[in-house]
Amino acid sequence: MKTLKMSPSYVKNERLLSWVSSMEELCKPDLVYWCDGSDEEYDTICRSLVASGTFIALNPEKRPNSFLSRSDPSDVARVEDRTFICSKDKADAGPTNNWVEPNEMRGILNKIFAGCMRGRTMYIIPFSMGPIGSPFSYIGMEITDSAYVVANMRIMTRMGRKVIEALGENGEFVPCMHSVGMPLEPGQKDVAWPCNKQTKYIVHFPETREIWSYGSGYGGNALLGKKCFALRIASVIARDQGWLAEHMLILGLESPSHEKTYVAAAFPSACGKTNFAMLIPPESFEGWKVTTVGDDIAWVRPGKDGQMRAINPESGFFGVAPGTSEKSNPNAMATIRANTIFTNCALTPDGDIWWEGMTKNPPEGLIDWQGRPWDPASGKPAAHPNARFTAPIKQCPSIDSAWDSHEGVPIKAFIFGGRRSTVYPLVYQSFNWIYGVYLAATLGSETTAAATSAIGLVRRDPFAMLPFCGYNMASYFDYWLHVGLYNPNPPLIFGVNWFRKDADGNFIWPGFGENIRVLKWIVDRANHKANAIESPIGWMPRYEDLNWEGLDFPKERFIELMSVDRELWENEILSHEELFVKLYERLPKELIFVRQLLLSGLWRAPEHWKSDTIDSTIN
Ligand code: TSX
Ligand code: MN
Repeated sequence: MKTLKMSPSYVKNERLLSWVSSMEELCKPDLVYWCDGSDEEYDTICRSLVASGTFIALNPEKRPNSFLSRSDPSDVARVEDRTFICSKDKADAGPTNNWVEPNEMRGILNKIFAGCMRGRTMYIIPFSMGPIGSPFSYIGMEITDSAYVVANMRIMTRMGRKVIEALGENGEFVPCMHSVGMPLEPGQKDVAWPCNKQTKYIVHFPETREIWSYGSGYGGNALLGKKCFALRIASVIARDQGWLAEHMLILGLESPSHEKTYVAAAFPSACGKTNFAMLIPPESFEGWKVTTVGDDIAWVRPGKDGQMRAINPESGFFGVAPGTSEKSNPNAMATIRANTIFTNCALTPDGDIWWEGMTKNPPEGLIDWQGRPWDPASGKPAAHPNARFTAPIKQCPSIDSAWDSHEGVPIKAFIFGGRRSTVYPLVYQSFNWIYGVYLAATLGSETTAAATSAIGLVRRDPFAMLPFCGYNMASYFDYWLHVGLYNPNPPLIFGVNWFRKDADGNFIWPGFGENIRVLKWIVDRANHKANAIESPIGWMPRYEDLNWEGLDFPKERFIELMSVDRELWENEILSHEELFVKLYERLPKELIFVRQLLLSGLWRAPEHWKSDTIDSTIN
């Protein structure tokens, strides 16, 4: 590979050039390399990662042009307690973010970044979030000393020389500074996964729109275009400019007559967000098709026609591997058939990858995610529970034809879903925008074994944005209220819950492809084509309002799935106070009043509200 200390002649942006030279001065790398984003460059980087032991080339027959990477066992996930929003005023970061005074943080960063790239190459990665040149898009520049980051950024973003050219002489970019925090002494041998076990910082300066990340090479800590830029920094830019940067998938539902309706949906982790984004309807839903625009992030703007339009700012999937299978998500399995980077998956003896949930029985002779022979009797998983695949979005069989559109796709509904074994029905539509903001603000999910040892505890994750909002969460609620009330045609807001259980602890709803029945009702509601009745919490389908063709799902089971239990709901709504007290200082009054109205409405409803007790109303 060519290693250039000088910048290529096509770099003409003075701010970029001076930032890069000041970072070179600070970090003292051996070499500086400007990424051009070419295929040859990607191949060269991957080959060098194989040579250094960071990548294992997988069997080209089983998994062409694909690689397995094993992280340091201490560097396997985002580090929320080391993530900081450094606004001038602590109140602007809010009670749900870690905050350090910006000048104090700059002092810390200048100290830890000083000389941090000794013995390494400093890569400059020009990237665009969103199609290059689209009015939705923003340019970032990531400086990193990790070739693994370069390879992943090539898949996850539009990257390279064409971004520099789009930037021009005076274009704006978000500087994203990253180091694994492990300089090499002369002669010191590198490790396969360099990182800093003592010191990690994931830092955002929302006012100056800068990102600094130190000590981790993993996912959201290191691929700075994703969570750091496209959510934390972009949520601040969006608030200032009148749009939304959301932790949402985007999908299209196409009817047999080729009518297409797009929705965006937010789920906390472990709810199968990627599976929903790539849903395949059952055969009984002939002619219906779900198309994928994105699986993680949506940038949403009010369009000229008053319709909200959204893009997926990414160009790849960085998906959780365990649980992904031909059964749960055939489209994802097809997407990762080639040209994919796997991280912390298990390795099969024939040079392929495996993880828990991929097949019913594990293949023999697995090597676990730490590179050791795996003993199925050990009780430990072969793949890390947060193992990942990085794959190009273009390889997804359900990719939407407009995924790359510069104008975005029109959004007709926002869907919010949590993992709740009780209380929440399969689906309901909020009465209006304000109730919808309440629904989203109080979103919660029951903890699964992966997240914590306390299984079944409800964790609030407002808008699924708790770890990703770059400013005060209460101000964010207020801004959402503003967006709906000042736009002529805001999307409808829905709640969904695929995870309700019966008294025996069994899931009531089959989920997966059958979720198309819920999605169709949502889309029909948005297009004024479906009936609903009023419940104490919003509008709900009756049994006959859903299409049951090809699924034997008895009405009694549906009633159970949709019931709104007054006492459970009272407790639920009362429990929302905990979040509201935490956010009290800036909490919009509307949400306090909605809470009161929901509570009083509950007690005016029949004792145990059931969806077959009230006549149909079209509304
Ligand atoms: O992704 C899921 N979805 C959305 C799919 C479009 N999962 C997996 C969640 C873990 C990340 C689900 N799990 C869903 C779901 O709709 N529903 C469930 C719960 C469930 C699990 C198994 C069965 C039924 C429901 N039934 C059998 O296994 C036979
Ligand atoms: Mn996510």
